[in-house]
Amino acid sequence: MITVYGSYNFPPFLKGIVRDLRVYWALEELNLPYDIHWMDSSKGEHRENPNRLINPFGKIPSMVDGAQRMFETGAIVLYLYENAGKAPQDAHARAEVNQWCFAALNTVEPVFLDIFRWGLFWKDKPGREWRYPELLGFADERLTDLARAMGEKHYLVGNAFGPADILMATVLDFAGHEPGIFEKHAAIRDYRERCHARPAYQRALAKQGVGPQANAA
Ligand SMILES: N[C@@H](CCC(=O)N[C@@H](CS)C(=O)NCC(=O)O)C(=O)O
Repeated sequence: MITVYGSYNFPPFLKGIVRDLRVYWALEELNLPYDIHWMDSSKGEHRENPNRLINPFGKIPSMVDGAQRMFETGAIVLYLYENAGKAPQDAHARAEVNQWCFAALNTVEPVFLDIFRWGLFWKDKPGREWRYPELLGFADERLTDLARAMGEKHYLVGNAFGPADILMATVLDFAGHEPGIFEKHAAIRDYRERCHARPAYQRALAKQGVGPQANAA
């Protein structure tokens, strides 16, 4: 049985944001059974053992699948798809999936994560008056380029939903409090909505943050 180390007892605005959602979403898409080892965010349980023994950075989430103990959501989501036999056999097609996973995490996430931080956490931090507009400009560039790369496609790779979409959609969600930036890019707005409408996303979101009471139910 797969166990996800996920968090609960976090502020409500973090629902849909904490990255354990990516792992639940992949598992729901793949119809794989899993348990959740709940960590109380307010007590910082993720920074302690047993999570720290799996995740050297003491972050959320981690995952255990038998002898496989993993951290980093990009690696976990890719592992789940590969282990379920859902990764392309062809090396070129696999490289395209990996490329879009890295694009989500390395090229898009830094900008969108900072929009989240400066937009919601760092309202009084010096420099916000120039840094936040600058970040919104960078996001606009990323969305313009992403829309151009996607063209008429519904999903990132091969026009079929996959791990890169889980990563990209959740990265874009870091700027969910700024709907205006998506309104300027209708194709990306529609892409996010298409991803959010998936039943597996809805099931994952419903599980996120519920806490130990979910196991008792
Ligand atoms: N790159 C890592 C980032 C993990 C991460 O920073 N998780 C956040 C939650 S979304 C966390 O653990 N925050 C709590 C903390 O840093 O104490 C991944 O994708 O797994």
